[in-house]
Amino acid sequence: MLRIVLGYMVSLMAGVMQPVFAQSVSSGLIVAQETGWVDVDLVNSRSEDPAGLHLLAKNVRDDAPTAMAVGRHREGVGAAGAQASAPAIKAETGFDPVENRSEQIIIQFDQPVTQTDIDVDYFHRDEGAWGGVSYHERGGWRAYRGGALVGEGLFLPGQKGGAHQIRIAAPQPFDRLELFATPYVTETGAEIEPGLITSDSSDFLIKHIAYRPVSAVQPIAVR
Ligand SMILES: [Ca+2]
Repeated sequence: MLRIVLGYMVSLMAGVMQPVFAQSVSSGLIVAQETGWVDVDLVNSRSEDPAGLHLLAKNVRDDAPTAMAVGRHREGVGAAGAQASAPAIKAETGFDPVENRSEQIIIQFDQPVTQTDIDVDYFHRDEGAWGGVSYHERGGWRAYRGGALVGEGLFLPGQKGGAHQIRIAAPQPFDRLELFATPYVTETGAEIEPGLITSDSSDFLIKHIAYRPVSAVQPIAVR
């Protein structure tokens, strides 16, 4: 699937091959020792914290992220709060068009990672329309290592349908990834004027996370 990565990220993407996963599955975790990729299924995982990572979320009115604020749905996870008045699934991580800020879903990795491929759903082009203008959903990310920002970017659905894979690679390894939603944007990337559409906005569920630890040369225990 097409991945949208902006700015300086593009050069880092060139030539990167799709990970190939081993077939053993336990607690929603698949380890591919040959490639060093770890694949975490957040929909069917039997554990709230799948091996190797921990989820936190921050709803619009929360002061700080907590594990309690993580919302779970049969199609994925996100921030539990309702961020818009109408049809959004609460467990989506969404931009609140009334409060004019976003929920966050935060992935904390047990060890620094070089790259992640994140499968999202319910993330659409042309979801909103106003005055003859069509608007796309858009998300964003910030990557940290030891609390220091090491990369950030934005992502868009690249084609029709709600399911997309977002590839994230920061210039340096990271151990914390914050994902959020932004206001709707036009095809040219212009954000919608605040208050124009308040019944819905950008939001998405996360279904799977594949990541590549820095120490990928070391075997990773499957539990
Ligand atoms: Ca939500």
